[in-house]
Amino acid sequence: MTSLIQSLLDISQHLTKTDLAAGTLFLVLLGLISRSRRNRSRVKTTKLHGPTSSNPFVGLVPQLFKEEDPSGMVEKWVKEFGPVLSIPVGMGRRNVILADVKAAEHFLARDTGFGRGILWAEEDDHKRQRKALTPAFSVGATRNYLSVFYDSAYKMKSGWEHLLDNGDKDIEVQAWMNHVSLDDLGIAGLGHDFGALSGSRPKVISIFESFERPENTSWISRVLFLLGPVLPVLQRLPAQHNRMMLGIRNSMATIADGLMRDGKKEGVVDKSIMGLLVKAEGASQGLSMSQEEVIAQMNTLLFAGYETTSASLTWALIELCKHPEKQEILRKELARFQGTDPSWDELWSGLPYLNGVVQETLRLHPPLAGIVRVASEDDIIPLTSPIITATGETVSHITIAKGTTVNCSVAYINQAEELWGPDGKEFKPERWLVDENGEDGVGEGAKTIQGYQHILTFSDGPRLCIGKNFALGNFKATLSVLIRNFTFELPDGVETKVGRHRGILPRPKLESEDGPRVPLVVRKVD
Ligand code: HEM
Ligand SMILES: *[C@@H]1O[C@H](CO)[C@@H](O)[C@H](O)[C@H]1NC(C)=O
Ligand SMILES: *[C@@H]1O[C@H](CO)[C@@H](O)[C@H](O)[C@H]1NC(C)=O
Ligand SMILES: CC(=O)N[C@H]1CO[C@H](CO)[C@@H](O)[C@@H]1O
Repeated sequence: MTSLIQSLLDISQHLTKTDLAAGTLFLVLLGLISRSRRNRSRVKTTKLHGPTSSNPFVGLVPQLFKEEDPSGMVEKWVKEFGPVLSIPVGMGRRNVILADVKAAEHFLARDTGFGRGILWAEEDDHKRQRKALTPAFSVGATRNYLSVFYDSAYKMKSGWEHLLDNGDKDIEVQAWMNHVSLDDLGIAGLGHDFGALSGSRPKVISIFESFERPENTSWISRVLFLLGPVLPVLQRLPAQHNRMMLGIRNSMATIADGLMRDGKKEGVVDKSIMGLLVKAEGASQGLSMSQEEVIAQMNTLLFAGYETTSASLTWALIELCKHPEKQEILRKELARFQGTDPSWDELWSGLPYLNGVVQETLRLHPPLAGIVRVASEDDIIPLTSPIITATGETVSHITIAKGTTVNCSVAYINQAEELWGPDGKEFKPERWLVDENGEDGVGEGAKTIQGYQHILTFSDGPRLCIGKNFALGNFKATLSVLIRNFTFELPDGVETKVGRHRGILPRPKLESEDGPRVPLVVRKVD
């Protein structure tokens, strides 16, 4: 699971133009280390067409991380070089980009064949941990958290009513979504109320916020942080980023102590994910988890669930502002719930338009635009249709040598016109509605994407997001309360420019703002 954290905290995202030097140093060291560790394969990765770069040290890495529109960037490359291509990443190395569905599905389905993160060979460990977590994430367990999700949504609703009654017109929704997301993960996931919605400022939030403003931290701190997973001793230096990570770890340790103490008590029932996990492990003959393991799992949940949920909720509100008529359709669909809230089953199958809104948001704005892994074995990857390699051969499979970094283009595949049709880039909740003949508007092409409901946002295969039911339940419950009670508009109407802010994950922001801020005009529905 460390690899997930690794990919979320993807180091290079913290590189800005001003510290290209730091980036170069990082890549040189990483290249040296991975080269020395790599058991060189005898097969060669197929030579693929792709863009070039004039920078021999970092290749296209800086562009990759500055890109505001990851899907558009890949689309440009696909048009020029075909759906599987390679890009230079410095020091003579090239990463493979898979924008072909068949290739991507094959790649995501490989379990033990692929490890992620440069030095993380952890397949066995992954299987064991995944097995331990699965019961706590089952639909049966997750539906019990619905009341937690509604409680938080109501707290937010009262908070907003208070602000509006006091004359505020704009509400910066992204910070609120952070609070909702943290409190829900805290209570339902960790058995701990951070109280972010009740006005306390949990340390974890301020730490995440500092990560989100990398420009406020020194490059030395950033580089030490980046190199931490490679040279753990660096994590002990008292640099800013290390202190922040340590801060999160310490907060988790305090929570873990309480959890483990309560877990041992008879009659105390902690139904949070971690509570169930600690109980289950305790019950199976002495196999109980060490405090270190509990902390590690908590960190994973926090890093995997917090930013992803918050960014998605924020994007949903933005899309509904860009399409006021669709916001109104959703409000109408929800209107039958007055003084009562949709049950879990109603959220799942009784509210098709809400489902469409959620699907379209996740399809067009995947928090992870690409899923990146390092091949831990040689592999042969099948393609939808033959391509011409850089050496002029026509092939229907490509070879990937062990040690090659592969980036599976989620953002591109989720909206590619060849799969989704000419309206693939448009926000159309209607495409998910099923008519009386049982037909929906998702074309045959898109249906070749397996994933969750034909999108790759939650990945696919053995590492498919284990928290997806949790995330979807939370997403739908929160939206159902907000849309029933408030209307939303962008400050300059539907034409307001929305950009991206690079933090731990890319976040939406209004172009007029300088941080990851999304102030919307909010009014009470009466
Ligand atoms: C919209 C929200 C979310 C999205 C888009 C999302 C997406 C993803 C993706 C793409 C992966 C695979 C990462 C990779 O293979 O590199 C993943 C894994 C994971 N997610 Fe989520 N996630 C979301 C919410 C959550 C939540 C709320 C939780 C926990 C409560 C969670 C827990 C996990 C865990 C534990 C893994 C690792 C699974 C494994 O490696 O077997 N996620 N998620
Ligand atoms: C390298 O790989 C080969 C075959 O995959 C294996 O037999 C050998 O033990 C490996 N060497 C190291 C140092 O991992
Ligand atoms: C993977 O590709 C996406 C675009 O599809 C890009 O945003 C991301 O930065 C890439 N990640 C790496 C590590 O190359
Ligand atoms: C005016 C209105 O629609 N109010 C709704 C606000 O949301 C709650 C649920 O959170 C509904 O019960 C209300 O009817």
